[in-house]
Amino acid sequence: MSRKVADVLCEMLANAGVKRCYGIVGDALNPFIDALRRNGRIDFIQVRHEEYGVFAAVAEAYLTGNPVAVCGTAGPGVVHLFNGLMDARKEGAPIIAIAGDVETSILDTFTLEELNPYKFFDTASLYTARVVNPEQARSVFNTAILTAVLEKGPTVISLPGNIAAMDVEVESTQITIPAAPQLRPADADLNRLVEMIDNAKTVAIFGGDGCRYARDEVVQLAERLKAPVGYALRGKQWLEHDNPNAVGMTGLIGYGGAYGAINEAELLLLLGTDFPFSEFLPGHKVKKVQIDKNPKHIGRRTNVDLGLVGDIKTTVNALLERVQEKVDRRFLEKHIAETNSFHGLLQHYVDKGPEIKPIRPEFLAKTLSDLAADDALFFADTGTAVIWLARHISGGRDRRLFGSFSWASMANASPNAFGAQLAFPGRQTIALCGDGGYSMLALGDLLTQVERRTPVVQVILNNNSFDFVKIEQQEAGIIPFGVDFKSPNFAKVAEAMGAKGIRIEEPGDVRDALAEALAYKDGPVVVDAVVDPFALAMPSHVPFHTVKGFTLSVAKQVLNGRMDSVIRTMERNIRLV
Ligand SMILES: Cc1ncc(C[n+]2csc(CCOP(=O)(O)OP(=O)(O)O)c2C)c(N)n1
Repeated sequence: MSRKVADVLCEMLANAGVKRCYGIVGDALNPFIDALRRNGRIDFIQVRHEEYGVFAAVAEAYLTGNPVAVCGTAGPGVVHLFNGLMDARKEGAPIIAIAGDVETSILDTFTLEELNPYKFFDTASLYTARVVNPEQARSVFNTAILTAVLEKGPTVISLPGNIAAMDVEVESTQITIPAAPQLRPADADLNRLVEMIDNAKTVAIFGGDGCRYARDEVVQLAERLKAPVGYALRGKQWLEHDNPNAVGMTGLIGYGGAYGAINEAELLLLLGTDFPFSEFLPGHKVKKVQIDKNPKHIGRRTNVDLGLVGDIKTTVNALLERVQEKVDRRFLEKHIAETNSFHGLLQHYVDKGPEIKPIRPEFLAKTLSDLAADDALFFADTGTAVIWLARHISGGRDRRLFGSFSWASMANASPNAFGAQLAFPGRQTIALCGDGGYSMLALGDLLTQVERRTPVVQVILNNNSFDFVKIEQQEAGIIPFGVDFKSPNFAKVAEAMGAKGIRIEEPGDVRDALAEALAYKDGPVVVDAVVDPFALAMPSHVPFHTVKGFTLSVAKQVLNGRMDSVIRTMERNIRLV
């Protein structure tokens, strides 16, 4: 049957389970947009910035597991997709990008809006194709969709407008997507691992996002081995809640007994994690085994004594059939005690929160966590929001915690929450945003949320600075510079744009204001929380160079006449230690 190339694309996307396409129109994309309208099975989510659309798509794709489409028109519109596609690559989200392209008659002439898609998308995309004749179309679309879904990342279809509008003969637009296969290590490797586990006096587990479908199995293994369980940020939501062996996170935003547990164990099991901060992983004194379904992760961040390729659920199930139960609980209990004592420290600003002005972000985040529904979906901007999310937002079987955790782009939380709200209408979707991040990307698309009346709750940590970088600069021993700015009253801005705005300046108002925001169902809410810009977030383990750097920075600030800010930082944080 003959139809237009763009119609074939829309049908194949819809048949693969794509429900939404986020983007902005343009000349080169018009035949595709027209086909999308005629097709009717895919919602076009018109945004004000293509990057916002991609971050929304990433959250939808990650949370649902379904592929999601995004689009941008030739040249500049396509360039705006890029940061979001990098995020999709790093977070493992199946995204198919339809990139408008110039007409085939003028390709490679350096014409207006022309961009070489192969070169441009090379770093982000798992598969990039330029459709230069209609006969390629079905095959290219098939590969782009399957690669995105099965390899979990972004693919790009660069589509010149004239090709999209051409007729093509295609027998069928059906597309078959196999379920993920089960992957298990070879028996010989599994036997070696069982022997290592049985011979070790103490075992610790450290898990990441690879534990997504294996939570119960990992918790069971930990109980069997009396192993403390630490996690990377991407593993927290799977491994922390309802887990008596949970000992928190390691890394610069770490907390609890995780650092001690993984460094003092005789054997460390790294499960489904590509945790990037090697300096927080143990050296050769601890035997390390890494299990991951992605072979590229094995041994990448630290040397391992044994590397196994397998998915965590299947592999841990196989282990559960073979490993002996351990009885000595002393190692576990020591690190649980450490974790409890750190939680006690963290609790300080939560308990004192109602009396401390400016508002402590710890208190704000914990109150938000307490008030939110059991199935709330939380998102955090890269910045201090991630620290407060990691430390004070509790997970749960039906809660999700997501952000640009592996790519670490700013300004992801609001679009993430918007995409999640479209995918799970009516569920609480809560974005913890930086004021820098919110003004960088989110503000324009608040209008998109207003138009769609999506009840997204955006809580902005209004601290008039790129606070996270300020902390980094101090840790590096330099004087904070280029990090301060003036934020507006975001509540008033939001009201002017048609959203509900709530400003919180008084700590005593935090609870009621957040409850009001969570209860509002008639559209987006922006909570502008004026928080303490001097709140510091010290990890549970502080590497020596950080202590040295921080001391150096403070000394330099004093010498440069910045005594006022030093005193305020000390004053506001000294109570923590
Ligand atoms: C797109 C982008 N630009 C710059 C950075 C570097 N960066 C990381 S966190 C951060 C500060 C974020 O500031 P804000 O959103 O105000 O949050 P805060 O840390 O103050 O809570 C910056 C500049 C980044 N990660 N991504």
